[in-house]
Amino acid sequence: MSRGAWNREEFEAQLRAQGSAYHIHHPFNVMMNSGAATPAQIRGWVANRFYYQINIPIKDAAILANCPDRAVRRCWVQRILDHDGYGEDSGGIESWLRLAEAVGLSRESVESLEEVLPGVRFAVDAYVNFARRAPWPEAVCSSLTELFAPEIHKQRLANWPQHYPWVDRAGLQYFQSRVSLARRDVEFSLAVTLDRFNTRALQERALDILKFKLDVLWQMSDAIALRYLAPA
Ligand code: AHQ
Repeated sequence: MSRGAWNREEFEAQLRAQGSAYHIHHPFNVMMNSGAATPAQIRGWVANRFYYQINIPIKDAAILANCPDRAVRRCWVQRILDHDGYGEDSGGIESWLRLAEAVGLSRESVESLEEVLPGVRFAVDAYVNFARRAPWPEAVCSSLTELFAPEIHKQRLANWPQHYPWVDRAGLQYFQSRVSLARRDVEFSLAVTLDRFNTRALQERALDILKFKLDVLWQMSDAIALRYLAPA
């Protein structure tokens, strides 16, 4: 006997309950936000996360390419501009390169991707390839890890100046920008997900998609921890 669909409130609560698997709880992130990270560990994290950052607009362009709904595309296209920049706004990827310089990396070394670990590359590529192949509402749903993102950005803004005073605070601008942009992103993605995943089977599918993306983020931290936490 098929179980009835959750109502919107219950479905949203089920999505938010997945937050317990968000990478804010990963040991590497907990260590970094406790102030125990060495400069080499901070630099390793920034250099590896750059691969995720440059792939976000590629992922979002794949969603646009799969989406015939002009009203959805009008909203979603903003995400590409947020990262690539538009007009006077140099964009989030440029901000991440400024974060890289603030932690003592060169733009060239980060843009070369020479530090990107296989486990990070495979996790990010799995996310981009999912977005290329999945129906566009499923790819929209996978962005809902950002339900939990404002807290992780606020955590860095609170902890880094205190624990890592050697990092030029101008480099934290990216985290500041994402607190509000993540909230705006989530408002749209959550509405699409609550509207379109409207049977119990579809709602369970949405939870599986979110778990997949939580695993993408968790795997990136696993690879980074193995490389940068292991004794030298
Ligand atoms: O800076 C981040 C960002 O721009 C995005 C876009 C969104 C997506 O489309 O999947 N997810 C995401 C995330 C960003 N920062 C991560 C972090 O820990 O700094 C968190 C990540 C997310 O929660 O998915």
